[in-house]
Formats: sequence, C-alpha cells, structure tokens
Amino acid sequence: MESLLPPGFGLGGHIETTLRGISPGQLHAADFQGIVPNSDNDFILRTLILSMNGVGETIPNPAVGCIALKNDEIIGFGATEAYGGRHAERVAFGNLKDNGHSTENSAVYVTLEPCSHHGKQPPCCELFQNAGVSRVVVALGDPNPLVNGRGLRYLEAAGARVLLSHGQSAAAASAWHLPFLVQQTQNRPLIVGKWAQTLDGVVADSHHNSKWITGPEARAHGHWLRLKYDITAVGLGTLLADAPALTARDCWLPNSRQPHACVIDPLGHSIPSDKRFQDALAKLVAAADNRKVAVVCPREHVKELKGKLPAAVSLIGFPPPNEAGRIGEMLKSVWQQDETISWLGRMPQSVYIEGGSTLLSLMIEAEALDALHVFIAPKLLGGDAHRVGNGTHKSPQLSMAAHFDILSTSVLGGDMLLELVSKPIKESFFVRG
Ligand code: AOF
Ligand code: ZN
Repeated sequence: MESLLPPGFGLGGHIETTLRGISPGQLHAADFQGIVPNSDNDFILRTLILSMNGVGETIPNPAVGCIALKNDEIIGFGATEAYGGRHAERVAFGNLKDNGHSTENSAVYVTLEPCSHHGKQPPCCELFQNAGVSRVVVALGDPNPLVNGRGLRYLEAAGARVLLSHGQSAAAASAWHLPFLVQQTQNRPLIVGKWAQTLDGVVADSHHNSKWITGPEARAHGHWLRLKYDITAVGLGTLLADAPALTARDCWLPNSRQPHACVIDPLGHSIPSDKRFQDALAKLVAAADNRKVAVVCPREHVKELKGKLPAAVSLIGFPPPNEAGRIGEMLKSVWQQDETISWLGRMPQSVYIEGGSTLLSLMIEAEALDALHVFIAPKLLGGDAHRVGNGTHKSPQLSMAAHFDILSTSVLGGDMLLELVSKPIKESFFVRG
C-alpha cells in the first residue's frame, strides 16, 4: 500500500532538511536532497522544502513556498516572510523585472492557493496577472474564507492554466500546513503529542530519567518541531524532572523564532514554595527572548499560585470538568479561552505537548490529540515504568485502545519516527476524492 506522504516528508516538512539545513540560496544546487525535479509533483516537493524557511515566524500565517520558472529554468523563489511581511509569491517575484527577467509566460509552483484579497499584503493573484504568469501549480487550496477557491478562479479568469496537486505531494502540503488548516476550518489550534519511547513503550525509567532514549538526529528533529509549532508544552512532572529550556537548537534554524512555552499542571499539584518549580519556570523565561510563558492549571489552583510565580509567567485556569467530563477535554478547550487569547494576543495555532506520560495519557483518554510524533529507539527496557496510554487505567483491555492512523514512517539516525493523525484529521485533510 502506498503511504500517505512521500518518503522523507512528515508533519514537520522534509526531515533531512531539518537536520542539515539548506538556505534558499542553494536552491539551484543540482543535489536537492535527492529530489530530481522532472514532474510537477517533484517541483511541489522542492517548493515545500523552500517554504520551511518561514517555519514558525509566519504564525498565524502559513509558511508558504513559491518557485517561478521560465523556459524550464528557475528565475525566482521565496518563502513567506515573518508575520505581516511579504507573501512567498511576492518574495519570489521580488526583483525579477528590475533584474531584466521577463516573467511573461512563466510557470509558478506554490504550496498554497495564492491569495486574492487585500490583507496586510496586496493579492498575489494580481501580481501573477501583472507578471503574465501562464501556468500555476497549487499544492493545496487555502480554506481562509477570504480566499477559498477565489484565488484559483481569479487566475483562471486571467487566462492562466491552473492545476491543483493530488496524491502524495498534496498530502505533504496538508501535513506542512496542518496547523493553519485546522485553525481556519475549525477555529481552534491543532493539538499535537510527542514522545520518545523504547520498543516496549517506556518513555522514562523508574528514576524519571528520559535522557536520552533516542539519538541526536531524533532529538534535533524534535527541536525543529518546537520551531514549527506555536506553543511547546510539558506537564508539571516533566518540568520538575528535566527543567527543560523548550527551545529549538541543534537543528536547522532558518530564522530566530522560538516557541512560546506552557507548563500544564492538570491536577493542580504545583507548590509555589517549591524552589525546583520556581527555578524551572525562571529557566523557561530566560531561555528565549520574546517568548511568552504560562502555567495552565485548574481554576481553583490559580488562587494558590497567583502573585507567587516569576513576574513574566502568566496563569491560565481551566474550569473543573463537569460530571462525566475528563480533564483532557478541559485541556483541549483551554486554548480557546479568553484568558489564553489575552495572554498570547490571539488564539494559539498549534500546541506541541512533549510529555510526560501522565499528561499525554490524559489527553489521549479525552481524544484531545490530533496528531502524534512518536520517536522509537531500538531498545528494550522492561519494568513497569512510565508509559503513554489511554488514560490511567491499571488493567486496560484491548477494547479500550485509542486508535490513530499512520501518516508517515521515517528512519532518523538509529531511531524511527512514526507520525500519526486522529481519524477526523485524516478524513478532513488527507483523504481526497
Ligand atoms: C499567499 N501567500 O505566502 C501566504 C498566504 O494579511 P495577509 O495579507 O498577510 O494575508 C494573510 C492570509 O493570506 C492568510 O490567512 C492566508 O489565507 C494567506 N497566506 N497567501 O498567497 C503566502 N502566507
Ligand atoms: Zn498572497
């Protein structure tokens, strides 16, 4: 059976690229990470790799890529600039005319339907029309109600031949743009779980030690994912055990963006006088400039923490679950609360939950995770130490298993990366007629 995504691509884009990195200036290089572009699909994959330059810094806009071709030669290329800046198309066409390039009858590859509306930027469709573009290959429609097919129709009406991708290259674009797609169509952030485990599913040993289950490549790719997602979150136990910085490092860093950080204390167990807790929060604040940090906990517990945390740390309280309710459900909707929106200045577009097993298990039990990145080390540990599961049942039965669909499988150094999506996400964004 053919896998959903092309080999080498995952939810975080082209995986090798996140480890080694390529700058747009190298786009002309013959060896383009092994992809020889001799079809529209191959060119779309190259355009997707290019779009990775805008990772994270474009949020809440999507990080789009665009390549312009004339007589089968690349004449321009670009990725979306930091939020509020130029769209990928405008970067690609930047100085073409000034530099004496004729754009008449050029062909364009773009990872998302070009916009047709006036937002912070003028419409890209108008740019293509003025440039005389005659062929446009689009990986994915833009569900933004201001666009939503208008861009494709505009270009066709202007006389261009417009092709929409299908198959693996379209799925790779859906994977890359997934946070934007979910936010636009469901008005909520994409919620993603990540963990590293041994073959027998252990995520930390009996001493809470998880350093390191996987090798450096897997860890670097995990850091890249922090760059991609809006907020990186960990549970209280992981904060106390690891004091993580939650920054992107040791991976390709095409821009200076770092993620916002949340500590989730689902059961209200944090103790304000605990020095470890205070120091770990201060470390999160100090680890990156321009990042926002918050503790998310039950509303009742907010009262106990108020005024006692480092000044830069905000508090976000979620209401108690109603009778049959589950905490994971509260942790799904907390991102849409007014307090969260005023903390970040907007609704988050994606939340990347890195552990630990208690938090992830609560989220899985409530069907609150849309996608999973599971790094698997070829090791066996045994024992009954920390595992991720469907809730915290002591003796679960097979009929209780949570089920995800496989999106991609990759080898990363000596480890594996398995990426999965929930059924609703698969049906909405990865299965096309
Ligand atoms: C494109 N190319 O590179 C991106 C697009 O406020 P604005 O003008 O920046 O428009 C934001 C919207 O434009 C965003 O919600 C999405 O629909 C689209 N993003 N479109 O043609 C790009 N980033
Ligand atoms: Zn645009």
